[in-house]
This record gives sequence, structure tokens and C-alpha cells, in this order.
Amino acid sequence: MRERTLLLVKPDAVSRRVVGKIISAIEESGFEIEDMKMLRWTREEAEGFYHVHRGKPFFEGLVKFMTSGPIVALLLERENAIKTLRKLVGPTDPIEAPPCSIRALYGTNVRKNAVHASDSPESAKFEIEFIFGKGRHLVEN
Ligand code: IDP
Ligand code: MG
Repeated sequence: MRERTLLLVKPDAVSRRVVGKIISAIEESGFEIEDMKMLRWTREEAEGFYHVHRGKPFFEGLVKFMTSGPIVALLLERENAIKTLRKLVGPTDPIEAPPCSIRALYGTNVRKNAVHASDSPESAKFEIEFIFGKGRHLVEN
């Protein structure tokens, strides 16, 4: 099934100037870029986006990190987009990531792991609408 998902290039990857390499890897994996923008979050925006993690030990560090510089958001579409992107991105900790995954190639540590990718249809809907607006998670035809 054709579906949409969200990728964020995090502040560590933007400051390391690997945005282009990450976008190339995504295009080469068959994703269409439906929309894209650079933004800089306030604390409230970062807390809202990551609301499911509120109360966890890493939450404060995550919010500080995600507001430390600009990020790039991509609205992506392909068959089985959510699972395919999570596989291409790799696990949260780059140390555990397979060599060709985006986090292994461009991540630094478990917090500064280069990218975010939606992990389910429910979170893809919430996250896409959070950044690109109402209804943008729906595939157009
Ligand atoms: P995910 O990004 O692989 O889905 P989540 O568990 O949803 O991982 O965590 C969200 C983000 O919070 C991670 O991508 C990472 O930036 C940060 N994070 C997760 N676990 C830790 C941790 O143990 N220490 C520091 N930061 C963490
Ligand atoms: Mg997650």
C-alpha cells in the first residue's frame, strides 16, 4: 500500500552538512519527496512533537538538542513507506545500526542520531499534520 511518512534531519546532521547525502539516500531508496521545509523549533514545538516521551529520562536532553539549531522536514511517499524508512534509518543508537543505515553513516550517539522517522501509521499522521498541516498524511490520487 502506498503511504506517507515523515523524516526529520536533526540539528546534528544539518550542522555537519550531510543534509544532501541523507536526501540522496532517501531518493535512491525509492521515496518521492512530496514536500520539504527547514524550520527551527521553539521549546513548546519540540515538546509537542515529542509529547509521547514526556517524563522519560532523556526528554529534557532531547528537547534541548532538537531546539539547538535548524532541522529539515521531509514529507515522503512510497509503497510501505513507514516500515521501509525505519529500516533505512536504523535503530535509535548508531552503535547498533547496520553499516549502510542512515544512523550508522551520519549519527554520532543515541541522542544525536541524525534523523527522526515516524514509527507507525498513527504517529505518521500526527507528525505529518504537526509539521505540514491537516490531511497531508493522506495519499492523493
Ligand atoms: P527513535 O527516534 O528511534 O524512534 P525513540 O525511542 O522514539 O527513538 O526516541 C526519540 C529520540 O530521543 C531518539 O531518536 C533520540 O534522539 C532520543 N533518545 C532516545 N533514547 C535516548 C537515550 O537513551 N538517551 C538520549 N537520547 C535518547
Ligand atoms: Mg520514536
